[in-house]
Amino acid sequence: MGVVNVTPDSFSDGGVNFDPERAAETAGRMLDDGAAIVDIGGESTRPGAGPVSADEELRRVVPVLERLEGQVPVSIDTSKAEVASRALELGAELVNDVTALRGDPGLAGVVAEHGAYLCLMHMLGEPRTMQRDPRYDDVVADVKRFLQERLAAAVEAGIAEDRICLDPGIGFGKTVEHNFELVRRLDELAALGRPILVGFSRKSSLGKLLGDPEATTGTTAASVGAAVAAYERGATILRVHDVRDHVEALTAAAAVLG
Ligand code: HH2
Repeated sequence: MGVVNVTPDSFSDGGVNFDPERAAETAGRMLDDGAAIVDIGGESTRPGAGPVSADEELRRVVPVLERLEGQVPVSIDTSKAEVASRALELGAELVNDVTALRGDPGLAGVVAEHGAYLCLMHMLGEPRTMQRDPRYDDVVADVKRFLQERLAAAVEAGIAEDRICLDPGIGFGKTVEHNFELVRRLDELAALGRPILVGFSRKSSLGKLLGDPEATTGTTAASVGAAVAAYERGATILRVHDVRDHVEALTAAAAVLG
């Protein structure tokens, strides 16, 4: 899954794809580079980010979706029913909701009505405050319990279970050690029986691991290392910014693992 943030302020690629023409070009290039789907987002969820209105989010993503004309498989990274609804009308196939259906009571109905795919992600707190001293009894058990509960809620709301994938939410209310433990024990989350998505790409834990305590991003090489380890432990969707590097590394890893 390639990432295209149509935002001025994303931690990883803020501003780069804010222009709709540029964003559509990036999405097309990611497809050529081997992405199976491109995740388009109009709201940054980086630590400290504040919310964006539905109107502003629509203003950012609709021109991109219109340019892609349903020719690129698209995931819409949103928590808002209104944005998801418009994106699905314009050909998006998957709704990537970092609030796991807790942000907008109308979103589950929109996903169910369109028969869309859905990603449910774990987050502790909200982006504005989530990195202030996050604590768990057992991070993997807590995240697993949460994802199981949100999966049941989504199915209860009429979304087919076989359309849902789950995501531990790397960097969303987690310390460096929490993030690595979640990937180390990813098999415990895969035991829930749904595909697992991991988004470690460029996240600050990678930069911190490599010795910079103030890092806000991580390198491509470190991202690829984390993605290959996640794949080996059962991740089936890797959300990444540097598509070609990841596709090449994962192709080699898959050949080794058989
Ligand atoms: N991470 C980000 C945004 N959306 N969605 C899922 N399912 N999983 C993730 O790990 C995830 C996500 C944050 O990364 P990015 O989009 O690069 O930055 P920003 O939120 O600043 O736009």
